Amino acid sequence: MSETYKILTYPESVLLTKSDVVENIDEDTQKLIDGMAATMYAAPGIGLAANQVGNLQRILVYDLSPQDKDRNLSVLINPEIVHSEGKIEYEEGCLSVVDFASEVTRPSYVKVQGVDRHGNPVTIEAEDLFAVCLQHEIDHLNGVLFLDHVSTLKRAMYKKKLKKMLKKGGPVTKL
Ligand code: GNR
Ligand code: NI
Repeated sequence: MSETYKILTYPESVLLTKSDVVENIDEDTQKLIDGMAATMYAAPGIGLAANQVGNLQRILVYDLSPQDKDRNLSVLINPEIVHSEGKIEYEEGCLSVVDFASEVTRPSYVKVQGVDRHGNPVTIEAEDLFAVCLQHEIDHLNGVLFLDHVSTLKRAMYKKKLKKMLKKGGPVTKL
């Protein structure tokens, strides 16, 4: 298996930055994807966007059963939501947002287009947790965190808690 990357955490600026369209898929892209997959499985998580490991390209990986023996990695490059409908409330967490989880309301169905790691066009229709996961990862590619979908109050409380944690031990960054 590939080496894992360090997962960057909020408020790291790369997580708040919109990623760039991938223009060509080469050997380095394949290495990045393999490393992202290894990182996601090791976490474990059900999805990971490239900027979570410090790379600003529009690439995401996901696997809704990351712990299974029969895991099945999926890769999406330059994904775009072309249709969405319905409504779902789901308790979200994020590998890049430590010690916080909250209900987020999103469309319960999305149709997503992009290309796979070979550059072949793919269209995906996703519902429920699958739809939540894809929207969460595509948000990352746009520099958006699930924190941006929770109430102002909850976000403020989290920032306060995080400031305390950073003061105690972690690297001090501006919030
Ligand atoms: O592993 C993850 N689980 C999860 C649960 C609910 C909603 C979204 C997610 S994605 C998250 C991994 C992650 O942070 N991907 O960016
Ligand atoms: Ni996330």
